[in-house]
Parts: sequence; structure tokens; C-alpha cells
Amino acid sequence: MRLYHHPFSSNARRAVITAFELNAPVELVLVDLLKREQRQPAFLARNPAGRVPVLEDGAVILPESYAIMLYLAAKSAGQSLYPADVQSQAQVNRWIFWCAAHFQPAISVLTWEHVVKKALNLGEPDAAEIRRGERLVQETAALLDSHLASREWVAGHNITLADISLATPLMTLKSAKLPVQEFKHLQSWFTRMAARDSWQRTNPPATIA
Ligand SMILES: N[C@@H](CCC(=O)N[C@@H](CS)C(=O)NCC(=O)O)C(=O)O
Repeated sequence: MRLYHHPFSSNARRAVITAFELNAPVELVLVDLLKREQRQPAFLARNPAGRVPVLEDGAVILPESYAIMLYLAAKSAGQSLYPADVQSQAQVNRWIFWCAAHFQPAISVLTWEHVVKKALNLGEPDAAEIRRGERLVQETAALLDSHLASREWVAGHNITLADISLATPLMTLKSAKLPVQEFKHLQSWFTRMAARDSWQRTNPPATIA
């Protein structure tokens, strides 16, 4: 299997960490976002949205990080990242969907303003957007923090796809100035995630965190 990614992309990192945690046989293929390779015809044929990650498994071509996570888990016998019973699956699904709908988009506002604009020379951060992003991050992080007050992992007794989904947007914790310092349960959980071998192996070469 081939996994098209870029090390600065938190969406791609979600898929790569899942592959590493599962020991899935993936070959990582770099798509240089800074050189706009994602907009070249060869890549657009794999994903018309022009975004990483994309997984290629024979005839299966699959964009979208959350779909890739679920696909990789479904293909891995005996894995525990995505539990087998319906009730436990529902809890993992709840947090994956919440991440895609609320947490990642909230963080994206600040990552765009503080990190991406600078990297691509797109001008100064917009103060109104920063205020909006800070409010969204504080609201969503408070909810996750209170959920984590009584548990070590987001959904169940061990790490699941929910944890991987939610941790990767936090890779820009420092560079995007994410206002989460007060959320101690979230911080401890994130420290646990960042200590994992799969996280360490996916740290971007020049740090953006
Ligand atoms: N919903 C997609 C989002 C993918 C995405 O936005 N990827 C970004 C990098 S984090 C990208 O490739 N951007 C390139 C571009 O917009 O040109 C997923 O979860 O995989």
C-alpha cells in the first residue's frame, strides 16, 4: 500500500500514525505541498480535491484521513485501535466525527493564521480570525478536557482511532498559539500521545510545533 502524505500535514499524520500503530505495510510517498505537487494532474487523478493524505491499495484509491484510518484498521487482523463491539465502536465514532466537524476546524483557523500564512507568504494574520479561532479552540478544548478528567484515553481503556484523530491537529500547539494551557487533562493526555513511538517517528523534520 502507498500512503501519500506531507510531514507538515496533521491530516496526513493521522493516517500515517494509524499505519504505524497497526504495523500496516505502507510505503510513504511524499507530496511536496510547498511545491504545489498536490495540484499536479498525476496527483489530482488520485484525489480531485488536491489534498493529502491519499491511500492507494491496488485498485482502491482512498482520500480522506478518517476514511483511511478506518480502512487500515479494517484490514488489520487482531487490532485494537477500532474495537469490534458495536457499543465501543460507537464511542470511537462519536469522537472521530466530533474531531472532523468541530475540533480540527477550530484548530485550523489558528494554524492558518499563525503558521500557513507565514510559510506561504500570504500576509499578516487577521486579528478577527484569530479571535474567532481562539474562541472555537477554547470551547472545543474545554469539552475534551472535561471528558478526559476521568479517563486516560478518549474512548475506552486503550488508545483508539479517537485519540489519534484528536491528537494530530495539536501538532501545531506552540506555533499556532493554541490557547489550551489551562486544560490540564488534555495536556496530560497529549503528552502521553506525543511520547508514543508512532508520534516521534512522524515529527516533521523542521519543527513547526
Ligand atoms: N478532510 C481531509 C482534509 C485534507 C487536507 O486538508 N489536507 C491538507 C493538508 S493538512 C492539504 O493537502 N492541503 C493542500 C491544499 O489545500 O492545497 C482529510 O481529513 O484528509
